[in-house]
Amino acid sequence: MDVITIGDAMVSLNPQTKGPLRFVGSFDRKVGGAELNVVIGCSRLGLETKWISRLGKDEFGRYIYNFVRGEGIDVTDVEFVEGYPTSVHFKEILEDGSGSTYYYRLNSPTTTITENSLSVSQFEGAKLLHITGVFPALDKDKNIEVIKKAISLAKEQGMLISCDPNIRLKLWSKEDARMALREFLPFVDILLTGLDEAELLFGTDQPAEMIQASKDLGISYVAIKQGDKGSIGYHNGEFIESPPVKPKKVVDTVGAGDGFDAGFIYGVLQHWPLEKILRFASTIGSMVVSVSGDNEGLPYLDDLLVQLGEKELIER
Ligand code: KDG
Repeated sequence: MDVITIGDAMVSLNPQTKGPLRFVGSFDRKVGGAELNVVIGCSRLGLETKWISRLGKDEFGRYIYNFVRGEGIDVTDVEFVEGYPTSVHFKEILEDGSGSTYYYRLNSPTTTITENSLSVSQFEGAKLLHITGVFPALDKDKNIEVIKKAISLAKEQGMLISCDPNIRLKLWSKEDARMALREFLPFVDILLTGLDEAELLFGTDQPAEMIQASKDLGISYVAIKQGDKGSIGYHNGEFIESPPVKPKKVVDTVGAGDGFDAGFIYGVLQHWPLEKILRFASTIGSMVVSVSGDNEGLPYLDDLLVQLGEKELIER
């Protein structure tokens, strides 16, 4: 097993037309969930992945379960629970590809996960645990403890911990997010963050100071994602400003950061140099925004190599 994550997934209702949601009459049914998107990305690149979660015992739960299984992700630790409807979110997409999310996940099936749901056998032999700020935000006090337990089991196994703060202010306050994530950071090896999120965590808007603060906490790899402005990376004394990778078109920006995370994790596990990791991760992000949906645009390794000019495209 390479990568394990814990999180909530949702049926994602993607609008068929752009503009304010109140004028949208039809939607495509897809799947979303920040942690899940990352393992879908890793799995398509060829890594062995596991998703620990709970789904409602309902049609949407069955749909997500089959979708995740179809992506080749280990679902041994996904349980169906009665009385908790599978989470849903509606997306609103504006003309420029940006937009908002409307969640229906207050009573998420993952709120039934407790510290006791986790055991050492789930982590044995794995290389990396990926955590985000989304799952903790769904049931703050309890889920922070769940993540702390996951971190301690992962550390016992010598696993790396990657963390994307993924701060969703519709789910918790800035202060709660900061307090919870600051508890996790001393155990994190790979921090994959947006600039605003790093500002909230470290109290500075200067990337060099954010990186120094991360180093002080013992974080080995840092990536600051800046979307169409590129990314900044740090590892082992090396500080790199990586240029943006221009997408073919911008259709739907949701999930680009998760795609970047999947690429970065893949590159670290291959022991690649930082510059190559950043370019690889940014190329995935650019491919995700060209496709509607939170994870449809995540490439298979071969597609990515074609995009990077490292493999020839043979169409017929
Ligand atoms: O990062 C993409 C996710 O935001 C999306 O798939 C849905 O998990 C989600 C969330 O909470 O916004």
